[in-house]
Amino acid sequence: MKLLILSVLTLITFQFNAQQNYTITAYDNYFSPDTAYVNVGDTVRLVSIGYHSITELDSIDWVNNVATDNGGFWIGLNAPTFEDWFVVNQAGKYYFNCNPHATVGMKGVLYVGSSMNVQESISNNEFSVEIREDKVI
Ligand SMILES: [Cu+2]
Repeated sequence: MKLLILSVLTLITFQFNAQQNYTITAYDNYFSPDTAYVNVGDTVRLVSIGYHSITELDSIDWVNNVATDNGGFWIGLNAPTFEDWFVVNQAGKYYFNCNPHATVGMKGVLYVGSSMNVQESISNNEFSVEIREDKVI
């Protein structure tokens, strides 16, 4: 019985650590899903129904529907490489849009990491830590 429980636990642990494929489908003109949650090391694939891309860009350009990129991942149409997949190795929150359809608001957000890692990463980006001198020992 102990062996069975150990085997099941090992299997579950393996499942959680195993790298997965995650597909984002691009339609005219939206992503499904437009909010994706993956783990570090997972492969993100684009299935494009039409002429689309998944292009990482900075949040300010994402908000303003600008057709640009920030040098991060870019797959699909007009990509520097001809891949339709990428792997993100760092936890965080990533903004992306479709480069050809940026102006019509075809965009999404990719969260990478466990929920705790993502939260930590978001906190690091959006809040600064103030060290008060009277608290330094
Ligand atoms: Cu598009």
